[in-house]
Amino acid sequence: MRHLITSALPYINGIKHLGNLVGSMLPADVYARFLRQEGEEVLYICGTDEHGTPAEIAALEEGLDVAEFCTRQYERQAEVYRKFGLSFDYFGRTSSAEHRELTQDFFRSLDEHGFIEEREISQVYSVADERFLPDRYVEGTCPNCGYDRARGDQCENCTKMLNPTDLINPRSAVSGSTDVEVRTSRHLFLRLDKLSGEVREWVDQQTDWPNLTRSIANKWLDEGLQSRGITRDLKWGVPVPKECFEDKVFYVWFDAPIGYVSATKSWGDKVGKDWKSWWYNADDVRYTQFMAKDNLPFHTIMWPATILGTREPWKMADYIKGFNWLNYYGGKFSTSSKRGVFLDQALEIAPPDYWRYMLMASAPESADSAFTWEQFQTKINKELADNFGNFINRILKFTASRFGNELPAGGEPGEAEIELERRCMELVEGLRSHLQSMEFRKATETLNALWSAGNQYIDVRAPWTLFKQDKNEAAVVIRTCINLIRLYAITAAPFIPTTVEQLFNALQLTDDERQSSMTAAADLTILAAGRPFEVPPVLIQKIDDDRVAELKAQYGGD
Ligand code: B3M
Ligand code: ZN
Repeated sequence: MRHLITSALPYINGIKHLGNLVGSMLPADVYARFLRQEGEEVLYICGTDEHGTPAEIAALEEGLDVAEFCTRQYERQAEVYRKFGLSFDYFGRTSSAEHRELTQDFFRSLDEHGFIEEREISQVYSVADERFLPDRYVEGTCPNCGYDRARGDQCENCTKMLNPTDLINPRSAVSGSTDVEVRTSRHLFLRLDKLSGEVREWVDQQTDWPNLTRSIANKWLDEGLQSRGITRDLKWGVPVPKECFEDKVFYVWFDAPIGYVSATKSWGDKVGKDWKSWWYNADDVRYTQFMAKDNLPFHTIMWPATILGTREPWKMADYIKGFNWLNYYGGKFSTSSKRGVFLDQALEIAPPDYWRYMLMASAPESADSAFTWEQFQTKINKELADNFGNFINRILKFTASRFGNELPAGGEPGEAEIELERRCMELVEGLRSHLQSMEFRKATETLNALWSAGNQYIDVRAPWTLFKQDKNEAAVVIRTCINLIRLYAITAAPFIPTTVEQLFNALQLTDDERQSSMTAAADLTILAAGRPFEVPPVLIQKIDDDRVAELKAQYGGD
């Protein structure tokens, strides 16, 4: 099997926050890195989702042409993800020519097979803005509670669901103009009602899906699927290739998932590889998707329905890993209200690996979880700095000062070493199994157990004391510890790749030794006496209480 991995395509309208990273791209990256390390063939695809009204509005606010705005934002996002070490094989864009063509092809197939219908709908039109307004861009007074900034889809004061035409004194949220009117326009709808049986059949076949994914899919199916509008009266988007609809574009959620396919095509065209075999008649591909729970309905229902309706053998997901919310002190991270920590800010606060580790260790897998600065501090100081970094720095420094910069010779592994290796083997198999089943919290707990095993071993075998009594015994302990450090590096590589790279360099490992599988690295006698090494600088810096107080004051907390 080859592995195709995608993470939800981040929307273009700004730098994402930690909540976005932990719920899609980061776990997908850890999984992709793990599988590559296991020797699997992996293609990890992501990209920006660039169409829709929010992009147009954001561009307007910055006084930029929307295409220009998207290019700038794409570059900003791509740069931040690169800094976080996200190992995409390709990071594409839904504004690409490949994407436009594929979206139009998907539509034509759906139309040919009778899954598209025309309907007339009424919508609010802003004369001043010269555009139709999506529901949430119409504002006015709530007929229920009198709140004067209710949105056309919902009043955020009393939570009542609204239609834009319910609002008293409606106005455009884009310009504030009250010169708005209801106009009718013809649109195209995808017949989800006709596809519902087939979607259910497909969902029922996915017996190994996690509960969160399955329950959301079933909830939608049980409520009954209705035709869904897939066109919009906008200029920015994929033009609709059908007579009388040429001035409309597809709804952003219709074209966005096709972005997985089109980005793969862009990749194939760029590197000269066969992209289509990953997507079309791809029975030898295992396809895993990563996303936060709000995206699950689109990936378990709408996107599969789109594929099924083409009557073409496009690849459908084998496994969908959904995440709950990571909250910021109880409330939501929010891009629009700038609440929480954004990825560019995060990089100024701490190195990417600190975030990668901390976020995976608190991944909202079985329930929502909360981000707090105290927890950030604890995870970094107690686990990454004390348990992991300190062990490594201490051992390598001690060895260099007592034996020089080579693994010392002498002695034979005894019972304690054999027992340590047995424990490592067991933990490594546990770690692999958690990673295979994409349980990231359990995986980081197992890493910690592995680090603790090393610390317990040197508490008992205390090489600093042994050195004074029996140099050969001390040498065995040191060789075992340095092999253990290599195992730490190999097993932590999917999580903290930059730090691991530093360690690989310090241990002067060959390419083959760096690419070792986790299982093979659990042999604690591979690096033999005479191997050279260097002492790396302190790997993990602690975060002190003053800094935590400062961060809380700066970013808000409590
Ligand atoms: N762009 C995620 C979001 O902005 C959305 C995902 C598309 S995946 C095809 O919520
Ligand atoms: Zn209200």
